[in-house]
Amino acid sequence: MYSYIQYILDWLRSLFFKQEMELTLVGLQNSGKTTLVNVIANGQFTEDMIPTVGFNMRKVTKGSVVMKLWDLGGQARFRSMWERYCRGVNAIVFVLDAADHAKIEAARTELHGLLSKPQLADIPVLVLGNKNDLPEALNVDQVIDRLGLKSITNREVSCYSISSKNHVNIDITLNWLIKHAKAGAKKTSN
Ligand SMILES: Nc1nc2c(ncn2[C@@H]2O[C@H](COP(=O)(O)OP(=O)(O)OP(=O)(O)O)[C@@H](O)[C@H]2O)c(=O)[nH]1
Ligand SMILES: [Mg+2]
Repeated sequence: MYSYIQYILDWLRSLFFKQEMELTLVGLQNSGKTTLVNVIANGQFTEDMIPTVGFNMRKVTKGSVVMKLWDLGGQARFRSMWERYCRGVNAIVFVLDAADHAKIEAARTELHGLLSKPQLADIPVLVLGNKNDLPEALNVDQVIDRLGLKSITNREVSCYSISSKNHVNIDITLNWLIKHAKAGAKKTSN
């Protein structure tokens, strides 16, 4: 009974208040950032994606949470702007192509370089080992090991193995994101 009343109250609250959160997606080119944004926004997986030039911004509403997603280009020429677009966000999402073994070292260097910026201190990070539908993809423990995530001790770091293609672990990814909206979100009326 209590939970039912709570549910109604939450629903009523969601009619009047939206929690806004900002997230930035970074990661090397071809890791699947834009694909993931599409899957979160409309559940659609698209095979033929165009590399992101600069950045895209998408607003996606999930329940009472409005997510402003900054989807950055992963090619080397765009990486210098990652830091600027990560400042002040609720969370940074680092997407890795877990099946592209040749690029893991470069991904590790970029991730640690970004997180060493003083302006980004304390911002929680979610690392996603994407493309786990491919047989050669690293599992979650291998991603944690190869990206040296255990050495990051000055902030919250989580890591999931996902497949945007097969919609694997997209639900726990969304739950993680929404939880972090609640942590530091500003409340705005509709
Ligand atoms: N097999 C598989 N392919 C995926 C998955 N997610 C994305 N892809 C493919 O990976 C390629 C690159 O995806 P994008 O979303 O464009 O990658 P991106 O990280 O946005 O790339 P940039 O914009 O250049 O930084 C596309 O061909 C996608 O279809 C997945 O979960 N599994
Ligand atoms: Mg892209």
